[in-house]
Amino acid sequence: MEIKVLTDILEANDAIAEQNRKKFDESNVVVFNLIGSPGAGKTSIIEVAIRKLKKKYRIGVIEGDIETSRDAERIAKLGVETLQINTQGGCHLDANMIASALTGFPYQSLDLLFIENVGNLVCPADYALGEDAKIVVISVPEGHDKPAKYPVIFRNASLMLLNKMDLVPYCDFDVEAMKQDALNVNPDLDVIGISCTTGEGAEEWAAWLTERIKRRKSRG
Ligand SMILES: Nc1nc2c(ncn2[C@@H]2O[C@H](COP(=O)(O)OP(=O)(O)OP(=O)(O)O)[C@@H](O)[C@H]2O)c(=O)[nH]1
Ligand SMILES: [Mg+2]
Repeated sequence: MEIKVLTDILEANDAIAEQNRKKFDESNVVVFNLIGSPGAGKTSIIEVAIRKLKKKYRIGVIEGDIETSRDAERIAKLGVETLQINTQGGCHLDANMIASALTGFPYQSLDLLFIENVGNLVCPADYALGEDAKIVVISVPEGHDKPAKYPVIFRNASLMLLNKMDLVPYCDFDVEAMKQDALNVNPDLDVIGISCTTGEGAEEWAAWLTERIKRRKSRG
């Protein structure tokens, strides 16, 4: 019975996510849903992308947090369109929250929209928001065993950003084992190692996004 209730909730969510997706498609905006543990570096990674791409593309960010507008304030400093959702205890964003947010957010004028999910490696993995792709952000101090232990998000994501690469020398972290575990869960997963503090991987991250934006624009 519990499983049935969850299935109904996810089906209802998927239907709203489809409506969001249609709106994004009509406006030709590419949308990424960033998912990762609290503090993995989701906001920092969005900041890196904005710095790299804001002269070329119109970027917007919807921030999801349980409380506060701190992340939206960080992003707004970079001069891009930003909206903060507070879930008031909810451990993930759902499609309905995004649908409501879109009524007051000028997504139609964007090339690229980031949605930063609530810090959580588990629940957000199951909830479609209408995004083109999920991006899982995982950081070195969390340990290399995460893809094997939390497989759903690695299975559902198109890209894994392995953040805080600058901390590898200080942590017991096996980069190759972690990548292999992630690819075992999802052989199609793209993987980029990145450090928001040193700039490592920033070019590759920007190139991955640029490729997706160009692909969308050529589709028309
Ligand atoms: N050493 C190091 N620290 C980083 C890196 N990226 C982010 N940080 C730090 O990690 C902390 C968390 O970064 P955020 O970008 O706020 O992480 P988040 O995933 O958005 O966090 P929540 O929104 O709270 O879930 C901050 O103190 C960042 O400065 C990195 O590549 N290397
Ligand atoms: Mg954040």
